[in-house]
Amino acid sequence: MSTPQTDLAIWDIESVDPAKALQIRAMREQVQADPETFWLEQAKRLEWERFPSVGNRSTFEDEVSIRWYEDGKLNVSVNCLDRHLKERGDQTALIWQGNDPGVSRQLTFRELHAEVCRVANALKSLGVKRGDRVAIHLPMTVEVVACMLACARIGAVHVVLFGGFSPEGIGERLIDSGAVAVITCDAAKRGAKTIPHKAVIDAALRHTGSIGSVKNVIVVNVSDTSAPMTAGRDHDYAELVAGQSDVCEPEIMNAEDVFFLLYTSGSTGKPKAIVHTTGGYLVWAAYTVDVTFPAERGTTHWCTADVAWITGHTFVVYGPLANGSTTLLFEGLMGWPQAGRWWDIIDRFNVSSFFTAPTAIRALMRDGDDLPRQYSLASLRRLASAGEPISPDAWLWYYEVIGQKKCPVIDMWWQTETAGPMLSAIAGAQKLKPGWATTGIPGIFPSLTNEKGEIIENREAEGCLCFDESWPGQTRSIWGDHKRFRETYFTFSKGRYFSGDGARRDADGNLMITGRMDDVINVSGHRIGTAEIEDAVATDHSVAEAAAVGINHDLKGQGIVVFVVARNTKTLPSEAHLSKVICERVGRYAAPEKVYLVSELPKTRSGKIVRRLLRKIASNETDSLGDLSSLADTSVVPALIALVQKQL
Ligand code: 6R9
Repeated sequence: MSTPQTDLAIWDIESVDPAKALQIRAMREQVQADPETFWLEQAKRLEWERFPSVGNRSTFEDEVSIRWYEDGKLNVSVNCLDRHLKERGDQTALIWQGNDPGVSRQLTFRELHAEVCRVANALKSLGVKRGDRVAIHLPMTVEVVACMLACARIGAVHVVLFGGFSPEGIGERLIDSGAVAVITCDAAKRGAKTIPHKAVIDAALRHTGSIGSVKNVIVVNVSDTSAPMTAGRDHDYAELVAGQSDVCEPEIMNAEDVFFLLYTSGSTGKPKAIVHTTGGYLVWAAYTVDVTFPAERGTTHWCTADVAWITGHTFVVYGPLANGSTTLLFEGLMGWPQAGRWWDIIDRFNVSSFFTAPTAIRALMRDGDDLPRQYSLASLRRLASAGEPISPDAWLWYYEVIGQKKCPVIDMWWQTETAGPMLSAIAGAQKLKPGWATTGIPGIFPSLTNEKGEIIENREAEGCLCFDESWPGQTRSIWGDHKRFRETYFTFSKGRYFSGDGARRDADGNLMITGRMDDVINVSGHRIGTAEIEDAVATDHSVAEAAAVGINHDLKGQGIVVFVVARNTKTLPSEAHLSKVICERVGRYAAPEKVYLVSELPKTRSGKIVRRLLRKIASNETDSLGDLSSLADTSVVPALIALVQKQL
């Protein structure tokens, strides 16, 4: 567990507006006294076909069952599009800025509605039905948003797949989710490069072989490259969609029908699909965006997260659109064709709410302060950060140089499992504290426990971050594995949801996240399980066993270091080869910083690899190795230290 630097943490920003503070206090008091009424009131943010008569019916006990608004009926696309048509049908819903600076598109709510209906009809024409899973593997384009909403329109379950996954990783997810269709593109544009997408899907489908359930592949032409098409299976998006009607009756869903699956990493090698359902998720998306990060009418909301991430689902697509805001989607890279690209986009589209990740802030800081100062940035009203701990110095830079000391910086803590921010300061209602995610938003009750899962009553404390009550956007399960769901989140501290993160609490009850407590590494905001890396390396015939750990990294937050024991000491695999194996099996984003070939790994007497020790050795923190008495053989330690120091 790494602890962010805290020298500046006592510094706070006085920006409290008494009226706003009072309003938020009233919300906190109401939800404390009568949560059922509070959450039913939040449900009024949406248009329901049948308004729910019940709010929370969840229990963290026994088999664990999370249920919200269960007799409610609604359709997500109606809430994001149709209900805005009357009042703001001609307002821009989506601004799309292409990779090429000269290319952009804007769609009004009416235009987006029509496109979504056409895509929904196209999916239907291929036989896609309510409840079917549809994998979406697209870059940041108008089509990705249209396809997500089209699935929502017909009640299909979307599974948005990250562009960086390897073909094998995608194949595995297609099998696990039972996807019947894949929507992809010829190739994605990333700065000066094009990244083949269709070829990756073709390879993934070869990998799934006969156990795969994909019957149709829809290919969007993004880069004007020619992708090979398989007759009878592959369809050109433009051809398929063009002839469709722009009227499509929405499928009316039950609140607890599955809305989408999103894969994330955990402590075991097998990626897990986090299940989110319809009513609770959308109430939560609408509520959290509005309470933490509202966008004034006529201004633009920009969250730079990829749509394949939970932040992209909630803060790029569903939250802003459910609130009737304009959301911006950027296809390209922050530094291409030149540094300052993001600042140019903010000025060009009058972005008022800007949200990015600490890894991006650290990279932008390296460009220096003069660059952003060449832009006006006057439209900005609030800034946010999520995905990993933000250090106080990065927070201050974001506040001073980008926000020009006028915009609050909101550090939000959330997870794929929570679907929206759980810990976040509410601008205007409370003081901000650089490096601290502060408190639970109204309706959220965080607690800290010790390593045994027992509650810590003391205010000032450090422990394991748990939540005592359910919230509407809480994940309902892991797809096909409810037992793993219960064991991962609900057995650590009885009657609580355990997040997997550690946190520190100050005397005022503010929380600072100290990092993951399990075997998950956060590389530039991507969650990667050490077991995923280890399983990938172990498939290579030259490897006997391997252990992966996360070390601090200036730019990425954390980097991956792998210790490998070769099967045969006479023919050692090269570091480059092992790195390639990881990229091929997991994805490019999991490329390790360093692979060490070692003769033995440190293990306990019961044979468990002591990763804590490897992490210290890889970080060159050898003067704080801690208690070594549990090791089966302590002589491996000096050998490992010598090897690492030689290569540092
Ligand atoms: C939204 C998202 C979740 C993990 C989470 C934690 C880390 C997210 C954070 C943060 C410190 C913040 N994390 N927000 N750590 N401060 N504001 O990132 O979802 O990809 O599931 O990752 O990210 O460790 O457990 P996800």
